[in-house]
Amino acid sequence: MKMKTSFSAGVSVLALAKTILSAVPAQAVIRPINTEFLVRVQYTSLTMNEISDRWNDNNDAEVYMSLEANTSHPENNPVDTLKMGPWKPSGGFPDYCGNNDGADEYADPWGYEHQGCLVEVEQGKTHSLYEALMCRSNSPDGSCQHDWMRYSPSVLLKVKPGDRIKVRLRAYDYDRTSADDKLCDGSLTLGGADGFTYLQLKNLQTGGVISTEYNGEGMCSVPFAVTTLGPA
Ligand SMILES: [Ca+2]
Ligand SMILES: [Ca+2]
Ligand SMILES: [Ca+2]
Ligand SMILES: [Ca+2]
Repeated sequence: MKMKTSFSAGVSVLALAKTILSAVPAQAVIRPINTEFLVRVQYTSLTMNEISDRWNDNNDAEVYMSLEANTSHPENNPVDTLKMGPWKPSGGFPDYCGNNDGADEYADPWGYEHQGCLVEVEQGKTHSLYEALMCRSNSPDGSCQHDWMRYSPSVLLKVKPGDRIKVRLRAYDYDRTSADDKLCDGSLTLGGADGFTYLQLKNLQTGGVISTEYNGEGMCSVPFAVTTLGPA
């Protein structure tokens, strides 16, 4: 008697499951694989735990740098680079950048006020990128798409399922009487071997840290966050 009761209960659960499944609309199970999402890559800070400038102030650097983000379809993202400082300066500096003590000339201290000047980065200090003047461009040596701005150290990407996101940091130290030195060049790729799935992209909330090894000139670390804002 007991066995019979549990058997009939099992049948009715199965029947209920079939009813629920048949009530799911067909479009709910079609995966829109070509949907494109707007994804923000936001950088937070810059730390250089080692700096060897070999000038009178060895442990700070006169920095210019780029933060680049892109996908497997770079043609979708023409404005993908954030620049800080003048990229590979060769034609001199604007007067307003200053010319103070010879070694650190033309470099503003962090939290600087002038666009397009070198930025003085101190060894071991974490500098907020929200305070830095930056501009967006299509490459490190491309022209700025707008005036130099603070408070928005981010770029927007159009990302499709199957895409991966690559984030790259390059930073150089300016020297007045010798060639500039590469402090770091590092990158991080997100999305695994097959790229992000539709479901991962839909609610993406991830990030990482670009960290480089000490290369004799410097070593850098930049954390970043990656967030989907919605359909592109
Ligand atoms: Ca140097
Ligand atoms: Ca220095
Ligand atoms: Ca220097
Ligand atoms: Ca040098």
